[in-house]
Amino acid sequence: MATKVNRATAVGDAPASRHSPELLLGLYRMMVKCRMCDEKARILFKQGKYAGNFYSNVGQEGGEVGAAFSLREDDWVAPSHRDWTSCIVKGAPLKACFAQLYGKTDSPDRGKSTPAHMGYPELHIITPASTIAAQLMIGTGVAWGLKRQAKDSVVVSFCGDGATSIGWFHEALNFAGVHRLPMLYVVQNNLWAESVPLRLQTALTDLSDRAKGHGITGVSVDGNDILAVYDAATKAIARARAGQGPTVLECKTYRWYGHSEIDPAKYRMPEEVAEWKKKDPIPRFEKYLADRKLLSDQIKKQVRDEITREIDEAVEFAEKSPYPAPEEALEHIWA
Ligand SMILES: Cc1ncc(C[n+]2csc(CCOP(=O)(O)OP(=O)(O)O)c2C)c(N)n1
Ligand SMILES: [Mg+2]
Repeated sequence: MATKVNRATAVGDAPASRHSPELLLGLYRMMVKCRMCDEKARILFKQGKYAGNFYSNVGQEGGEVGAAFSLREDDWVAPSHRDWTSCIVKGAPLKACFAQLYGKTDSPDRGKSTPAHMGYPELHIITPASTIAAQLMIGTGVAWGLKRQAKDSVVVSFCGDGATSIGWFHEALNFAGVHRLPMLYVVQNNLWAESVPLRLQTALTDLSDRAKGHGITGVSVDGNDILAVYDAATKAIARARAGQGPTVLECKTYRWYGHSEIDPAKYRMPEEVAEWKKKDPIPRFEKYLADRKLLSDQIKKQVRDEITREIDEAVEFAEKSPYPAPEEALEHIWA
């Protein structure tokens, strides 16, 4: 049942785009925004501005943005530890996102969770659990609830390659397959689970083949080709919405930095990192847009300037926001 979409060719090959200029520029702007916010979050952590840790998504923006960009307000996102930027794609204001990093009262959870574990119930963003693959179980439960309520909303969950070797991944897929749930499982295959390389996690080449064992659709795409991800995700989301069941979408990609900001990642060969940096999804998409006369140096600068201003305001806001009072620790919790 697993189908492979192999878009090995560069996105710049096609003469005209099937997508509207508004959509293309929207995807571009969001990718740049996610990259810039992530890089800022790394700098702030290194400067000791917030405690805890941060798990950079730089390099993986094609999957991050492509998979969640077409979601509606009433759809849900279930991010993992590495998907702080998926909250931005789902519409979280940057002020809330940076307040989350800082653990301040203006974060959606009033400073209760760790920096990169951001949820936002009003925006249908499920707080990631620290336990790997747990968000897939929670997301699948939400999808079951949506189906029982006869709603046509969908859930997009994110996880890494390592998560696909954990039992919960398979339990979630099995349940979603049985009940034909409106789920899209996005697997960001960045070739490493902390210091464990993919070849020591599984003998599979395509992680979308994991779907086969659960009777659901599996698709593998070049995760650094944002349009390949966008096309595969919108198709899977439309199927899920129409009651045709879940999909596993593997995005083949790479994380540029360590597992977290305290990991120098000495287990990776510098050549491997350099090779993947050449496949940066952003310049690749810039070329696609420039070839179609949709992007100039001036627009690029304008986009970056606007985002820089928005980030600066958000960081200032987060810094000024107060820390929660110690007495608040037992408020807004179940038990
Ligand atoms: C059950 C469990 N085991 C181990 C950990 C520690 N841990 C956190 S992230 C991670 C690696 C996950 O790798 P992957 O799923 O590939 O995601 P990536 O970090 O590459 O995005 C590990 C081992 C954990 N949080 N939960
Ligand atoms: Mg990984």
